[in-house]
Amino acid sequence: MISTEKTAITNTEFLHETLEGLNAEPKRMYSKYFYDEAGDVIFQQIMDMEEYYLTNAEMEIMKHQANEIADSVSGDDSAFDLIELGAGDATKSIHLLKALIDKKLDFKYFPIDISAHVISELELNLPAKLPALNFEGLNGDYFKMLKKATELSDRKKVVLFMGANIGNMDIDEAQTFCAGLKHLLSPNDILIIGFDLKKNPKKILDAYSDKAGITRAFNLNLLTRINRELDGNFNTNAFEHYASYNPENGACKSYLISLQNQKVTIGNADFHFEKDEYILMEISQKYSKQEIEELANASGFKVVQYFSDQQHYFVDAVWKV
Ligand code: AVI
Repeated sequence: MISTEKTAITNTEFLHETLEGLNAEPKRMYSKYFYDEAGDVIFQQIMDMEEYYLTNAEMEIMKHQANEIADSVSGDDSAFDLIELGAGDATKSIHLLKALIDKKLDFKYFPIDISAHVISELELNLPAKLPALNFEGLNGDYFKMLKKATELSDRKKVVLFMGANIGNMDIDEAQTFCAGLKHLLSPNDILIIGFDLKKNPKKILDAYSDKAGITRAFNLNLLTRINRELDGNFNTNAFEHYASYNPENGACKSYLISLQNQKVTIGNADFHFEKDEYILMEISQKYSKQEIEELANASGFKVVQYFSDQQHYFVDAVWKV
């Protein structure tokens, strides 16, 4: 299971999934575990990298088309709840929030994040940035918190899932995830998902194998986390980062390659690595508009509109139940 579906991570789950992944053939790890404190810092560096075009592309959409997105999501409905899955610091969604406030629309914002720290920072910072914003932070698992939001009011729901996080699931997992959201929503509710589009393969590959080695450090940090939290003894110098992009199926994959025959111990479990053996670390799936449409239909939604950056690198797709 590859999933960005955020659930509270316990060490037992982390240990269980790590052992299960390393016992699998081929070996694999789960990228949801990239985000410890050091991983969050490295991911911020990735988003600031020249090569990582995704952040700027989605920011451009939010900055320049916030008015149109606001019109698209509000429709003729007088009141609604805007729920953001994985709100982070809301740097992109703040443009949409501002447009909705400027239009004097009656809405309440529910940022959902698995990190209590993220929610308390939002509670501290949002009122100063947007004094007129009516909001309530929800700390916890996406599905549990979305369910809670649906129980708090029966107003129309507009759900935001940005940042191409859907790409960290394979296509089947993405369908299960979207069908799960659909299950909690009602007719006319809206889902906006950020997708990274298929494009020149080199452009994609460069974003995941930067020259400065930041993505390499992001991947290796998971080995360091396993050493620290699960009593492992990975030698991070004995693994090399390798990214690949397959333009036929849109799968961008990151691997760590063992540079030698070696044994790694985690707790009291031993794992043998052959020289050149790989561990699959992450998938970042890229989509065509047709594939986005197929995903929407297969999970019970209709595509209403696409908002794209000028270079057509990225889309925020508006879906309706
Ligand atoms: C969080 N996620 C959408 C990023 C991506 O593009 O798949 C994570 C990432 N991995 C390497 N670079 C960025």
